[in-house]
Amino acid sequence: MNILLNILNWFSQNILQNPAFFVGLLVLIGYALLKKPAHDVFAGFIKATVGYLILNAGAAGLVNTFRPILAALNFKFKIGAAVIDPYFGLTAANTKIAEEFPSFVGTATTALLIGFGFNILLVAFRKLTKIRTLFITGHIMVQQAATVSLMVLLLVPQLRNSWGTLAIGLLCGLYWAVSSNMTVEATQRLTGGGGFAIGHQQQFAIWFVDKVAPFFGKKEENLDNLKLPKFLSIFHDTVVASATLMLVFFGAILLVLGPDVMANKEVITTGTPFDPAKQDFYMYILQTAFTFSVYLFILMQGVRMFVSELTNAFQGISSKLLPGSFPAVDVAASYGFGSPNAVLSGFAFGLVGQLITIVLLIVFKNPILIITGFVPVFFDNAAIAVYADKRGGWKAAFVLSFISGVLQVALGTLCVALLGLASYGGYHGNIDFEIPWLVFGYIFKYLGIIGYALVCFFFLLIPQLQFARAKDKEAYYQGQVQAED
Ligand code: ASC
Repeated sequence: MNILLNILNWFSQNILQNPAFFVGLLVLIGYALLKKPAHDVFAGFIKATVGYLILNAGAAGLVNTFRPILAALNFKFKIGAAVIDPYFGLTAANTKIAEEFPSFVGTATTALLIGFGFNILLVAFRKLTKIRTLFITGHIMVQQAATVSLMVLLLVPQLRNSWGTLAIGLLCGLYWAVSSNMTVEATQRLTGGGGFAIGHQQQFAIWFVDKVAPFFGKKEENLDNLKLPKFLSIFHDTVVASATLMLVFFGAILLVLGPDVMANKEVITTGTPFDPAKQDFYMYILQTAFTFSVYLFILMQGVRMFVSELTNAFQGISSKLLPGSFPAVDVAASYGFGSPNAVLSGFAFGLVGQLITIVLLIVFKNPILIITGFVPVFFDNAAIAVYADKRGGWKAAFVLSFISGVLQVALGTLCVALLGLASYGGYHGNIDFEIPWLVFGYIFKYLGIIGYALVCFFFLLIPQLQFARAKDKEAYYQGQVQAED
């Protein structure tokens, strides 16, 4: 008995609570089940584990670069700040979990596995559940599992035990299955029966936009003929876009904070304070802003590395188990089916919405400053514009992506406050994590475990309502667009 306990303890401490090795092990088992040759199994294990360690290095770098600025903001203005971006959100959520709930550091990874398995089950029993989609966008699932873990652990104290991880996994699986299932009709319409759904960060928003866009205008008046300024195209490159955004935002913040605060060793106790003997302050600003891009790039590289292995392992298993289901994939897959101008105009209008709202936060002295992150402002608003333009033309695209930008910042401050992330410098920020998940968060906060049950029930109900509305039941399962949709 003692030996068994020792083994379990060792496994929990060294693997379950050390996600790098846990992810490596999952890939190893997945590849072995798929009967891949031994050298591929070995290579997969290495890439997954090292990829996760690279993610850790990127996250540590972000935290180190950000903490001095947060400390200075707090010292000079008594405010906190958060970048609304899922990579910053991932770092912030994991850091907070490690500091406040250290025995749950492995929870997000275990929840990822449970959630994915549960999504498979929900599709396997699709006659009962009405779920047609399997969420396979691994890097998104990693980010969401971390945010949902923090939300549940923090707001539902009754689940801070071994049931908690299971509960978080089931909740993730429900969100993945149900939200992606909501995008089937809209995406089939956009792509002319492309055979995929969206498994990303704006499924509720896509469903909503697809429903309301026709009220704004005619779909014939679309963005095809719009002339956009040429310089906008540089934002297609993530490094250019994120470095530019970081320079604008952190440049402004550091200028306001000034060299004295940034060099004050009593304020800047972590990371590297500014050293006037070694560097010009403006060059320090440039370097600090670009350093965010460096660590963001490292972090994304690591995520992509382990996720591509994990996806191969997961996909291989699920395609054997679930023939005929819809894969729910990255939202970028939809962009090619929209008007070529939709992506950049969604980004531009979303950014304007975000900037105006940030200025309002400053004017009204909000205690939490929001900093635009690249991923939500670009990918969410691009998707909103693509889907809106298809159904309601340019007016719908402009208005809805602008509103989304406003909400991303305004509701972002509420999310940051709810989850106590202002001293951790980041929040997820994508539109589904700002609207439905904010509501779920409040339900958890006020109703605890009952709230958790209500949210699960709500998720289970959605596909039933979708199915009940479909006139042709067979066509529903095949994802054919029906007249009343
Ligand atoms: C995200 C995220 C990314 C991008 C990418 C878009 O939400 O984390 O890296 O969007 O998936 O293709």
